[in-house]
Amino acid sequence: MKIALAGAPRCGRSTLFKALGGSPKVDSGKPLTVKVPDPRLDFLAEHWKPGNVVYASVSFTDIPSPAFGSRSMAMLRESAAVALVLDNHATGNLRDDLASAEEEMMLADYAILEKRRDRLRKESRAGSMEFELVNRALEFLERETPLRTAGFNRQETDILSPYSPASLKPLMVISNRAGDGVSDESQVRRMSEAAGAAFLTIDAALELELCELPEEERPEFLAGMGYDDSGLSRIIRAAYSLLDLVSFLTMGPDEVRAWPIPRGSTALEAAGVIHSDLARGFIRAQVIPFELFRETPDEAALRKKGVVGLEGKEYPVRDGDILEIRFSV
Ligand SMILES: Nc1nc2c(ncn2[C@@H]2O[C@H](COP(=O)(O)OP(=O)(O)OP(=O)(O)O)[C@@H](O)[C@H]2O)c(=O)[nH]1
Ligand SMILES: [Mg+2]
Repeated sequence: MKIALAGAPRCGRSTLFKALGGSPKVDSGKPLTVKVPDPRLDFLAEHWKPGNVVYASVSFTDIPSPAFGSRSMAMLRESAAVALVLDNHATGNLRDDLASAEEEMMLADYAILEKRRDRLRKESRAGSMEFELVNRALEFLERETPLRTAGFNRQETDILSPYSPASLKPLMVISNRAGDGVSDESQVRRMSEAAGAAFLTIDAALELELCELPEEERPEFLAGMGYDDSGLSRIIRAAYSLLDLVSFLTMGPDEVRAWPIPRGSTALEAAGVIHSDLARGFIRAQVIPFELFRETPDEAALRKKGVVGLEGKEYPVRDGDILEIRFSV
């Protein structure tokens, strides 16, 4: 699942993309996969000292200028979510840039859905549920309402998704600033939140420079600049949750690993992500919430306390559950 980095010309997409890739040499013409920082996994790796530590990952694509031209819109459509970069290092036209990006996405969506409506009419399916839904979506777009805020349910979203409307995709707005930025961000933050989007700030050029420093010197350098956490890990973690993914964990002396699954997945689905055999022969899932393991990193002691769950197929997996699948094939 890819996240498209979009935005006005010269907003700093490629700089951010390279910072995410950890080097100025990263080729912004290709998708980039980055690991999702996870302190829980760091803890488990420290505890088990396994041969293998596998983080969850997300992929980004750098949408070239013009970001909302037809070729770029096609790239945007292949992505599961959109990260819109706003220029707050040179121009600072935050509200206009956000408004025109939303407008471009809605115009493109209108053209696609209008075509779909005509097609359904031609096929004499004007009374169908899909026709009604496409019509409703077009009405939202006429009122300049992005589809992500239209309140479509799961089923409706599934019907619209094949047409991949950009304004239906989860959106994250990133103000790319130098220092304190050119413009105040409070208004565009409110606009973003009202449009159902996450809002973050970053100094992409600074982050790219940071990549050149040895890792152990970065926290001190950041603190000196008045930042407490790496902006990149904030963005990566936000991107991960934008995709509505959560992580369950597995652990042992050979490997500790974070596994991405859609929020709301069951134990059986989680087992299938590890291996189809585990789903086929599923008996029970042993569940230890990470926080319990952090307090008492001893499975036998936790079992004695009676806090280790043995759950069935339908158990809803939560973020940070440490799972061990019992199975037989
Ligand atoms: N000071 C500062 N300069 C930045 C920042 N981000 C980008 N720039 C500068 O802005 C210019 C454009 O950055 P790019 O990353 O190429 O922007 P882009 O959105 O990929 O641009 P196009 O693909 O050409 O549309 C470059 O000169 C960058 O060095 C930032 O956070 N701070
Ligand atoms: Mg670029």
